[in-house]
Amino acid sequence: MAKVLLCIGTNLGNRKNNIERALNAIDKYAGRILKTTEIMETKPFGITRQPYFLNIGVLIESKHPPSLLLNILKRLEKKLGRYPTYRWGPRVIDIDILTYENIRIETEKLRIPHPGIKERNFFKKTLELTRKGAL
Ligand code: PH2
Ligand code: MG
Ligand code: MG
Repeated sequence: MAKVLLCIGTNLGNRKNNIERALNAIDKYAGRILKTTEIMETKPFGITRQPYFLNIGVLIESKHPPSLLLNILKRLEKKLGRYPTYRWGPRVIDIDILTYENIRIETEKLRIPHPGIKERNFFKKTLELTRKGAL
């Protein structure tokens, strides 16, 4: 089993409900949820003229290797109603992999650790889930 940190983001529709449905789907299909951060309301990063986000960090334990986990999460995003917009644009649901154990991956499809960690406070909050004796 691998410990994996995810971050969920949403800024369209019923954001609270989107998060709840994403948490259920993650627990069911991606890996058991061990811990979450509080739900954070955050200023849009990158493209600022869009609605505020709700973000939540999630620590899971997963049996799936990284690329399969990515595919599962993409499928869940679709199932939860995500439709294509543009880079950094508004979305119903986004489920990003921030870290996967201590693994580093640099492929076209997947970069772990997530390259945005340094500049996003809600990602840093998520990282704290593994710094408080959880691992
Ligand atoms: N995700 C983005 C772009 N900007 N801003 C906030 N506050 N939260 C996000 O999750 C977010 C963002 C692209 O994935
Ligand atoms: Mg993202
Ligand atoms: Mg994403």
